[in-house]
Amino acid sequence: MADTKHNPDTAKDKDLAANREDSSKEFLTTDQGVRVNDNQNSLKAGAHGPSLLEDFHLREKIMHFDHERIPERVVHARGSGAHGFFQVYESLAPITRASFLQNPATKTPVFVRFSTVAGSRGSSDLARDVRGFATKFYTEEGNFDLVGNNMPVFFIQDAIKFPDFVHAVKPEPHHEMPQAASAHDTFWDFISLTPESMHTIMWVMSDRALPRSYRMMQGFGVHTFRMINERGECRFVKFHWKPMLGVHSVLWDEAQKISGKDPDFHRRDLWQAIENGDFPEYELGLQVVEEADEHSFDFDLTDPTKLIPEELVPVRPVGKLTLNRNPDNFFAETEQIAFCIANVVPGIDFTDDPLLQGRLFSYQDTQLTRLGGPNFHEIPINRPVAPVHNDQRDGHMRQTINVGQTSYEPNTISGGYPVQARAKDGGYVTYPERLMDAAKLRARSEKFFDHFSQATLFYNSQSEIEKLHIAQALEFELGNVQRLQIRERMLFLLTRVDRTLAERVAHGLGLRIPEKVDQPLNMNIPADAKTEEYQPMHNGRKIVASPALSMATTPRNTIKTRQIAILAADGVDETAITDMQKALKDAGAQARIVAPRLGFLRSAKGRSIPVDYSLMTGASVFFDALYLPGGAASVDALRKDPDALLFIIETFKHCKAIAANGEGVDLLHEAHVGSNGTGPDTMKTDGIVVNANGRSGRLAEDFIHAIMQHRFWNRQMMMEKAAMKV
Ligand code: HDE
Repeated sequence: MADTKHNPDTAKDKDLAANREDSSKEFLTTDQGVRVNDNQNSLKAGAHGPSLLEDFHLREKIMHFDHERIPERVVHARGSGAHGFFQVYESLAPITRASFLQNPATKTPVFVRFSTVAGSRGSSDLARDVRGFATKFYTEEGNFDLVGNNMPVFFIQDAIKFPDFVHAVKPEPHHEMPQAASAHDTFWDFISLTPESMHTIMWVMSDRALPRSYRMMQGFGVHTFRMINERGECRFVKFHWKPMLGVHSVLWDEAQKISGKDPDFHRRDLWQAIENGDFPEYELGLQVVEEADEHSFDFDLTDPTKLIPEELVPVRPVGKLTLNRNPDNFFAETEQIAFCIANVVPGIDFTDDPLLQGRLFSYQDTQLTRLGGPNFHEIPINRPVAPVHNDQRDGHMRQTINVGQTSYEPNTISGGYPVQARAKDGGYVTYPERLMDAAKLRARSEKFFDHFSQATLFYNSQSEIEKLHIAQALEFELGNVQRLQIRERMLFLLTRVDRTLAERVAHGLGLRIPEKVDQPLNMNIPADAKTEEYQPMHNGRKIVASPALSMATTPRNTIKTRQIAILAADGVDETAITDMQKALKDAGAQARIVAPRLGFLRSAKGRSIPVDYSLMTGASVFFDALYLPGGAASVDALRKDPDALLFIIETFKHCKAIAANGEGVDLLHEAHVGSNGTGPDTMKTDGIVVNANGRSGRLAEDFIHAIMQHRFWNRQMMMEKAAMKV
């Protein structure tokens, strides 16, 4: 196991070291440092007597406990974090003066926090939801926070709608249900009246909302930002994170089961990967647009419901993020970290995106309530590595002991210090954006009103199975909406994205698509979808679909860190297990033995094999693939065990790779996993590799290749067709 606790490479570790408390060989003390003699009994007047107010240890201990909780984040309450570092591939001096992007030798410490949005702190990781992907770069010029999501667009265009949106998605106020779920009336009521949300709704109904792992999802800065170089030249940029393990998801049925079996699934996965030394890696990519090209798109660069298709402006990989250390203490680090989109460094600046502008206010403001005062920047995890000198003073829980007589500027008493820095001394200079001669008004720019084209582009860019999953997600979500008029309004809006999608969902809901709906607000709904004709444009170049928007195009060339179940019982063929275990380990995967009970299995040759999970503690949904080794007695025991058969059936249903060796092949027959005529009877079902004669041969090689594919979606297509659902 790699030592991830202390990484001398990162300067931030040195900073945190001063605040670490390790009591492993120490006496117990009070908060005042007085050694405690009895931590079992409160001070009483006699053994039966009343407790005495004088007991300072009891009072201190209970007082502290009473105040342990702080308000959870109003959104993104559920999260998991990790330390790491970022390095640029080559100098980005031509586009930005940011010092941490100049030199490939610079290792900038970072802390990343992944999160869900809607649920509270203890909710399941597997909710259908957007995921937060927030990165704090502790640069030498101050902290830069890239507070992004795993989807490149957002539900609303203007910050003034954010409280409405969040109130609608959160549990309903009268009975506080449902937890961490959008499948309820208030959410879809709001969405059905907010057509600008339709592009993001396509993303949230897609499998992107159900990541397999935080290590296998993309991140996006969402808004367009600016980068400014030493010469003062400005360009527009979009930030992208691309995971080195590819972008993968789970099925909704799996997500629901994981939520019950292990609500900490993503948190555990991230933690365990880092403890195992399998450090998650993401490439930072930039889409760069020349300032002169600002208006060359058929959408507005400052509209957060639009993305720039990668086929029009390629994503240039510029550096790599590595997460290599778990926090020592969840509360002190992951909970107390305070991200703020306004934390920028020279060379990075904002645009007029009205959502971004609202966020610039919100993040600092929310910390005042959450962390209890204006000094949250002094909490170790928030402290920059860059030195802090200013005239801000006092406030709750002030840590810094500012010396000297002055806390104002200008002054002569302290020689004028601290003194403001010129640009050449690293002072932050706002980009002198030219503002048009404009009237003050509450309005949006005209291009913002095309709410459907990019929703259609996203839908058209998906593979058949991804389209099916979007339809099924909508069927589930709207099926949980109680009010008919909300369902109908949604069906009507969906026709503007894609008619066949709307029809599919209507069929599942047993409804007809209404010809028209009441539109209480000016919703600006076009007469019909532009399905075929929409082609996003940039300087005259057009595209019809954007393959980069589909997860079907993600690289599938590794099984590193994948979890493989080996289902076995007493009497298993030991060589069949050890050969496969070795091959999987060599390929970087984790093979785990699942058996009817914990402890040890006895192989056919009488050897002991340690068990990792019992059928009670393990579940098929924890794994990416399944191996069924031979051994007559083992297979005989498993075929009589309904939990074992369910394990196999679920693995098949969730389209995962399955390998079987020797008698293990019989278990496939027993579980009827090929009952649609394409299964083990013919052994032609994709993703099922068998070797009935019990010799390993190419089995491991074929199995590894199958696991790389992540899922065999044609299996689901066949099952849906057989059930006449598609
Ligand atoms: Fe946030 N958001 N947000 N948001 N957001 C918060 O800040 C807000 C938006 C995002 O792991 C809050 O410290 C407003 C977009 C992440 O600690 C709060 C608006 C994107 C996180 C807040 C948005 C995000 C937050 C809650 C619309 C993707 C978690 C607690 C104008 C680009 C950060 C906190 C973490 C958290 C406000 C929209 C990402 C209330 C007002 C768009 C990843 O300040």
